[in-house]
Amino acid sequence: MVERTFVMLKPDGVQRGLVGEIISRLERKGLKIVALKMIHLDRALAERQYEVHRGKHFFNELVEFVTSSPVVALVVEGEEAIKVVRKLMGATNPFEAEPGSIRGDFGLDLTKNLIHGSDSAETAKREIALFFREEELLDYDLSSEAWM
Ligand code: 3AN
Repeated sequence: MVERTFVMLKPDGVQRGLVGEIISRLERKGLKIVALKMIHLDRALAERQYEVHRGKHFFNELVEFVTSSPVVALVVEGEEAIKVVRKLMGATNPFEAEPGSIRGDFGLDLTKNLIHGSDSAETAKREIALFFREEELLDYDLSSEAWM
């Protein structure tokens, strides 16, 4: 099933110059970028994004981190996009993330783990709406689609 999912390249990915590398991996896999922007999250938006973690011991550290510097937010589309992006990301803990995954190749810290991707269809819907207006999500054909 063709799905859309929300992806965020966290401040460490931007600061380390890995934006191109990470987006390139999503593109090379065959995912279509349907929205893209760079923003500096404020505390309110970060807290809403990570609502499910409110009250956990790492919540404050997480919010401080994602608001510390700009992030790149995007929506990508493709077959099973939610699961596919999670696979490309690798496990939350970079020590467990498989080599070949983004966190497995570039991460060494549980909070600074480079990338966020929605974990379910409901989360994707909620997170996309949090970051993008409906008219910012583009509908278009990629000429490569027929070859995927
Ligand atoms: P994922 O990003 O793989 O979906 P979640 O949703 O469980 O993982 O966690 C959201 C973010 O919270 C993670 N990306 C990570 O930065 C941070 N996080 C999760 N668990 C911990 C933890 N035990 N200690 C510090 N940070 C954590």
